[in-house]
Amino acid sequence: MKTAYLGLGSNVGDRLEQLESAIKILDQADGVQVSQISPVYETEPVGYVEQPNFLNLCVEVKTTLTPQQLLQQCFYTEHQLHRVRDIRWGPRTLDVDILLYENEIIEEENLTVPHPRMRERAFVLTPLNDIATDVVEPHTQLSIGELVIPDDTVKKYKA
Ligand code: A4P
Ligand code: MG
Repeated sequence: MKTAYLGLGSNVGDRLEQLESAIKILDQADGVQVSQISPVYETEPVGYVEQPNFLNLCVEVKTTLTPQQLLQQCFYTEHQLHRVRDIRWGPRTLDVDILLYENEIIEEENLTVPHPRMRERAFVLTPLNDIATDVVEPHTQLSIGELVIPDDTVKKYKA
């Protein structure tokens, strides 16, 4: 069993319901077990800012899937929630990203782990810190607790 951390975000439709459904779909997948769920945060959009606020959370999974298989499961989960891809960084019913997979560094054409933008994103680090404060980010060798930066655009929404 490998341990991985996923970041989930939603800013269209019933955001909380979609996040909860996504966690169920992930947990029901063969070879994936959701082992920890962070609180939910309401966060201001980063990147493309003319869009509604997000709800974001992170989960820990125990998995027998390879990173590429886990990515396919993330895509399948997004698809089940009727995600339509249009604007990069734009509004979405559901986004599921692989943040960390064990302490591996993966640079493949369709998959970069650790997630390339996680270190500068409070909407990722804040929920991740709630479930993985001592986990080490392999590029910096710093723990999530050391990387997290307080940010008032990220507010606790649901424990
Ligand atoms: N990909 C590469 N590495 C990974 C990985 N570690 N996990 C590839 C998942 N996917 C990975 O993703 C584009 C491609 O990234 C995929 O085909 C996959 O092969 P996408 O989900 O189709 O597109 P996207 O999400 O629009 O782009 P991207 O680059 O994933 O955007 P980000 O960086 O995830 O940003 N603001 C707040 N407050 N909360 C948010 O959740 N999210 C975004 C999306 C922007 N602003 C946000 C939030
Ligand atoms: Mg994505």
